[in-house]
Amino acid sequence: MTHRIFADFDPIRYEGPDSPNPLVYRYYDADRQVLGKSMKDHLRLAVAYWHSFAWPGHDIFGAGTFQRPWQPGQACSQELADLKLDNAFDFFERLGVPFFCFHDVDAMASADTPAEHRRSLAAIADRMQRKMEETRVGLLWGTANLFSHPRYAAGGATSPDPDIFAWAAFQVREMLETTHRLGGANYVLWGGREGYDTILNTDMRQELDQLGRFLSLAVEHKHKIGFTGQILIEPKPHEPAKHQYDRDTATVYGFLARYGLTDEVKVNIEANHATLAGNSFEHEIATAAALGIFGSVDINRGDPQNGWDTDQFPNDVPGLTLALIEILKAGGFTSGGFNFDAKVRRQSVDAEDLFHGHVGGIDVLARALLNAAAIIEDGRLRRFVEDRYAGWRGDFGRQALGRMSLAELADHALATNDADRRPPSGRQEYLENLINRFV
Ligand code: XUL
Ligand code: CO
Repeated sequence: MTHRIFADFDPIRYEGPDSPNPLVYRYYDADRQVLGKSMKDHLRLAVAYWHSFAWPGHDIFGAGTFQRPWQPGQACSQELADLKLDNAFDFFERLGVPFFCFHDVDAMASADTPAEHRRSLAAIADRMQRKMEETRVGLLWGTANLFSHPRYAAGGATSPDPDIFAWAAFQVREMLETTHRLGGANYVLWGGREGYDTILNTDMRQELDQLGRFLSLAVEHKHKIGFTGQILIEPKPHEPAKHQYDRDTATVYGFLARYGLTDEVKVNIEANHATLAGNSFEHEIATAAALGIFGSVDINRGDPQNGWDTDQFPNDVPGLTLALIEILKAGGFTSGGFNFDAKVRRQSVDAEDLFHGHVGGIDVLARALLNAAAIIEDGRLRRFVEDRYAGWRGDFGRQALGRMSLAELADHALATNDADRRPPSGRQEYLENLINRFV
């Protein structure tokens, strides 16, 4: 088996919608201008190291199916970690994406002790930094894995054991500093085990205070080391825990408000996590934008039948068009981007399959972006919504939201005596038809 499994693939080029070739972009044309910005700068695409290079293709019933020369899923030597890294950068370059994302343990050689962990992470960061300089591929975000090791079975920040809280602090310090060193644009905290399996053994007040303290400490350290990237929390309602404290964007906002962190922390919204929480993906984006905490996106999809986090590549252009409308309305990404937190299926065992997954996902995002931009340029949707709220911009509307008391509002209702007052049509079907003309 060759050691560089992506080396024989040609770089993926834009060939337009009519190309017969499977491994080309039909819609993603990196430098094409859309609403005054290149597609590349709109989408800020990233590959997730873990699903593409560290996951061996196992599931809870079966072993890994992927035969990769760097042997994912097994104890990893420095030599194999280096080989994995070289392959990962071969892949990023051929795909032509500007970013990647990784957890500490995805990339480094295995380590047992904290001192070894430090050495392994520093060793891979050295090589990563050189590769990043050579290839001009940047780091969208770094994160520490506080959920795989058995020590985190009861959580990291929310562990009942303060020594495990300290272990979590150690991994976050190392990875925050590594992300800073690599010029990362963001740092993510996803709390897969920051929650509970049963309320019977859980002191929720205690655990929330621990999580609040932990996050404040991460923010404090970020400032201490001069890291100017954005700290992001990634909401998810459950899986692996029965309940996770960061269940969705609105819940995270409440948590940030309680611990005084709304100016410091934003959210990394994952499409499949949104649907697991019973929300639509566009709802999560709109909520984050309305609350001023929209940061970044983990793009993937679930399966409507089975209800868990299948992390499939996105393929729903009309659905994603709605999400892209919300992102464009919010002003687009600043530090964030679209990270493919998505994996090929367990039977998709070839190197080629990783290209098919990403190329398809990128083209779906590009089409959704083009559709959303056309809807925004058309202006009818925006004007409809503006007109719907026009009353609030009039004299009475401004006063109602401003200086009027409840009693004054009540007197206004008495005086106008308008028993037949009704809202105008919401025109939902018209609006749905309007959107369908663009997708
Ligand atoms: C898990 C998940 C993670 C985070 C990073 O569901 O989405 O991969 O994105 O820890
Ligand atoms: Co994710």
